[in-house]
Amino acid sequence: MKAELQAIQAEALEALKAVKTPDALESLRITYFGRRGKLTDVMKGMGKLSKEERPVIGKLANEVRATLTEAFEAATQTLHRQQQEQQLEEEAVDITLPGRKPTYGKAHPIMQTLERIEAIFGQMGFQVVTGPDVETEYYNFDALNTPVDHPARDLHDTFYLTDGRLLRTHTSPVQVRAMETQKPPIRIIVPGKCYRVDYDISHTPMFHHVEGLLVDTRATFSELKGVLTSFARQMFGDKTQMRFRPHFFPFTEPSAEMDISCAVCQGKGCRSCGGTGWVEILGAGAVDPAVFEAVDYDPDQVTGFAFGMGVERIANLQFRIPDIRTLYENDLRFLRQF
Ligand code: 2NL
Repeated sequence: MKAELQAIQAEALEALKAVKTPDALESLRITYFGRRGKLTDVMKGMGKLSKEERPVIGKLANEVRATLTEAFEAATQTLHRQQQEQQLEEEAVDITLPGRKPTYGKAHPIMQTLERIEAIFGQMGFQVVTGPDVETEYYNFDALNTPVDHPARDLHDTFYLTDGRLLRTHTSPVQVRAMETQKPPIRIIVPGKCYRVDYDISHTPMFHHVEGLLVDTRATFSELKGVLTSFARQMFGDKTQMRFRPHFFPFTEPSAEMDISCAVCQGKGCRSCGGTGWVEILGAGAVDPAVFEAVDYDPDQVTGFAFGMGVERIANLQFRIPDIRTLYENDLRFLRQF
């Protein structure tokens, strides 16, 4: 029995050296210490020993058990440490690698242009006012002196809702609402989305307008020219030349369109300005007395001027976008260029 115990110890210590995984260690533990394990079997057989043998073998058995318990304990710890080291190695982070750059969002080119326009007029004392995209025919056309048979009212040009309301075709209805709720002096600009049935390289069914309105007791056409000249110089540069051409709008009288010298050819004439050296940037005029009457202002007591410009057009002159439809296709390769 003594030899048996010594063999078990030697065999177990040898087997422990080969153990590489926690599972293998556990099954080895069962082989020796389990209910039917080799060491347990020997312990169970102690009862059959003689009185003389029992203390000697008992002492040896206890020693073997203590040695093996300690050896298993040590093996458990070694395995645990190895596992931890392996995990640390696998999960190691190379802190010397360059980081990933976060991608920043930024304002859409239309909004960049709009913000500049607002800043320039803001400095001249114009306050930003906004209003609803869905409007009534009254605010979009009637109050603005637009005849019932005017082509702009046509189904082919204006989006009508089923209840007779419509998507505003300009932001003028917001100015009408402002005049209804405020008394002169008024000095506002109205940016916002507008809608017209139109789709080609220079038109999208949704687009942006900025309109301006100034009403006072003595607002003159020369004041209008001064405001717009100052705007164009700040927007397109000090050297920009301007000219006003007579025009017609139902809501202003007299009316004009303003051209600026072509920034591409400095007015010499090129493809971009159709060889004329000039590009149209906005429409303007003195508020028609009929519009004042619609909002209960006395045309003999107040005068005013108004102007309107397409933001896509201004952005186009700034950024030279060949096809403005690309502004609304949400292609990041296009948008990231601005
Ligand atoms: C253009 C021309 C214009 C106005 C808009 C306006 C508004 C009121 C009264 C009178 Cl409430 N006028 N707005 C006036 C002249 C021109 O826009 O070509 N826009 C792109």
